[in-house]
Amino acid sequence: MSERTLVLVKPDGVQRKLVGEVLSRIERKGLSLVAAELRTIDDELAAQHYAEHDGKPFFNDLLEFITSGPLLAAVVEGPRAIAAFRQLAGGTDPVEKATPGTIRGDFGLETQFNLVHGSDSAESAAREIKLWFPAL
Ligand code: RTP
Ligand code: MG
Repeated sequence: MSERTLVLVKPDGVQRKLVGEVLSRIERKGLSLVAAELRTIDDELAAQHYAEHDGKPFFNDLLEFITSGPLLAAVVEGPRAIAAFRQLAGGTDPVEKATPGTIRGDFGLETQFNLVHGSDSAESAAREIKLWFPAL
């Protein structure tokens, strides 16, 4: 059964010209793009997207970073798409958690600048897709 997930290439990934690399890995895995758009988001959308982290010590830095420039927002579809993209992304800390061969493991150094986001559950995916792509 097919499912959908929300993927972001965060502002660091766009600035480092890794959009093509990330989309290529998504497609080579066998997942499909349903929608994709370059956007610079405001604090309101950023805070809604990362609402689960409100109040944590890194929250303000996270909002500042995610609103700092254009990002690529995409909806990606395929069998087990949510877990499959998390596998492609690798763990949150690009050095301690992500392994080589993953996007974060291959291209990241710092947790704050970890290049991509992927929804972490079916509930998150439904919420995030509605938030970013209400017309879908
Ligand atoms: P994301 O939501 O962006 O896909 O990342 P994730 O699930 O792997 O990690 P999560 O725990 O949801 O954290 C969201 C983002 O916040 C930043 N962060 N910084 N300084 C820190 O300790 C810290 N912890 C998290 C990262 O950018 C992380 O991706
Ligand atoms: Mg997360």
